[in-house]
Amino acid sequence: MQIMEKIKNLETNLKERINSAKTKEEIEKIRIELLGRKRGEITLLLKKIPELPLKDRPRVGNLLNKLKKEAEQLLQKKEESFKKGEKVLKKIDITLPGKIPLIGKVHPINQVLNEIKDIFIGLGFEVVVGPEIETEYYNFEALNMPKYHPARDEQDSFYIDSTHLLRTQTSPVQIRVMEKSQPPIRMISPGLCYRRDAIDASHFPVFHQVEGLAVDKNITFADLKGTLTYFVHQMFGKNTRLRFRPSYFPFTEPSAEVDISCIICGGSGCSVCSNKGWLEILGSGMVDPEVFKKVGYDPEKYQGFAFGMGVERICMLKYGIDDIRLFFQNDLRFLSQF
Ligand code: 2NM
Repeated sequence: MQIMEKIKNLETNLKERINSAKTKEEIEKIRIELLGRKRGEITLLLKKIPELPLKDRPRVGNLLNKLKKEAEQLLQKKEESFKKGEKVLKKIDITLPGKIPLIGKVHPINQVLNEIKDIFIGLGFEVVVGPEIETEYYNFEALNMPKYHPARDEQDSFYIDSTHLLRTQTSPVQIRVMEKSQPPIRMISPGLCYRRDAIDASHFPVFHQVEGLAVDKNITFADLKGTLTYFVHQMFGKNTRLRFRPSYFPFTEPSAEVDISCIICGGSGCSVCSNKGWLEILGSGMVDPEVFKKVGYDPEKYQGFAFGMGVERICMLKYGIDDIRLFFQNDLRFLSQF
C-alpha cells in the first residue's frame, strides 16, 4: 500500500524537518508544505482516504490525523521558541557601555607585609607562622619574662583562661622553631598580635608584626646592623640613614632600637618626625643567653640576633598615614588608594 509508505516517511522525518527551520519564514514554508489547504502533503493524503478500501479507511484516517496534530504542535513550539529569542534580543542593547566590575585589591598592610617578606626571603630567611593563642610559657617565660615581670601585667594582654592568652608578639613562633631544630637558623615570623591597648591614632588592640631571628656560630652585632641596614635601604630607599639607639628588651642583650632619617623631611625636622629628624621603626638585639638556655642551645657555642617590627607602623611611615584606625575601618575611599 503506497499510502502507508508515505505516512511512515512523514512520521520519521517530521521532527527533523520542522526543527531545521532557522527563521519564521522557513517555519511558514514548512507549514504550507505539510498542511497547506490545496497541496499540503498531509492534506493530500487525507483527501485520498475516500479512494481506499472501506476496511482500511478508519486505520489510515487515524494515523493521518495523529500526524497532522503532531505537525501542528511541533510547528507551534518552534514558532514560540523564535518569539522568545526575539524578546531576548530586543532587551539587550549592545550599544550601551559595559559595566565595570568591582575588583578587590590587596590590603595596604598585606602589600607592605609581602614586601618585608620578599626582602628577607632574598637574604635566605625562611617564613614561619605559628598559633595566635599561646601559653604563658611560650609568650613570656621562654622569652626571659618570668612571673611578676612588668611586661606580663594581665591588664596588658588578652587572657583566654588562666594559662592561655592571645600572643602579644610573634617571638613564641621562634622559640618553637629553636626547640625542635638546631642552628643555623634564619627565619622571620609574620602575623597578628594582640595587646590590650586603648585605641588612639597610633594604637590598636590587634596589629601585625614581623620578627626575625638568625642563630649560628660567630653571629655578631655587625650581622644585625648589616641585615637591618639592607632591609631599610630596600624598604625606604638607599639614601635613608639608620641610627642604632641603645635600649632594653628582656630577650636581647645588648638591645637597640633602630631609627631611620625622616622619610618626609630627610632629617631637617617636620611634623611627621616631631622636628626630631628621626623615626623609630623597630627593636632589635643579640639574643639573650637566658633565651638560648630555655631552648637547650649552648650560649657559649651559638650567638644570634633578633628584631621585631610593627607592620602598621612601617606602612604608616611609608605612605604618610597618620591614623592606624584607617587600616581597620575598611573604608574603600581609603583602601582604593593603594
Ligand atoms: C623585638 C625586639 C628584639 C625577638 C627576640 C626573639 C627571640 F625569640 F629570639 F628571643 N624573637 N624576637 C625580638 C628582639 C623582638 O621586637 C621588638
